[in-house]
Amino acid sequence: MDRTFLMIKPDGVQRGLIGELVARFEKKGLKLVAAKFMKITPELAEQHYGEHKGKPFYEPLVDFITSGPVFAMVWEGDNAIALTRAMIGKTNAVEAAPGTIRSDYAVHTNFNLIHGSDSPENAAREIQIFFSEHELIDYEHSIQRWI
Ligand code: RTP
Ligand code: MG
Repeated sequence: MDRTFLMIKPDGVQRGLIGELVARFEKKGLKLVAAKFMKITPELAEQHYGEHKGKPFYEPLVDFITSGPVFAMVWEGDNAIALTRAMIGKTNAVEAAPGTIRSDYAVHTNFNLIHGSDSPENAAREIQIFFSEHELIDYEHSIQRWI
């Protein structure tokens, strides 16, 4: 069972897409473990996107991700990391497969609506920097019996 960190970025919040995007993961059959509506500080942005420091898109990325509130979440399920990356689609909306979030809703690489962890190591790291242990809710999720 994987846990992954997903985050609706400031463009998704501004465009009123929180509900629509959350619905996709609910309908897929994944289990919501934690959620938080929050603003990202420059320090947190650096922790989260530190691997991209020095790249040409890093400064605009930090400016963007700190520009307004985000909706941060943890989701759980079999292959949750790979499944949610597939549902989100490629970074560049032009290359994202039809039916993926970035294909259906995004136009530009810099405004691509949602983040998803790309590996078990990054998922664990990101969950830990955004959530404390007591915010990760342990409960019975009956749909998982049928999926
Ligand atoms: P994310 O981390 O936000 O889920 O996106 P990702 O895995 O699909 O892409 P990643 O390589 O981790 O890049 C993080 C964000 O930086 C911007 N970016 N711009 N201009 C470029 O070549 C470029 N490459 C990346 C994107 O906004 C991307 O989501
Ligand atoms: Mg990434």
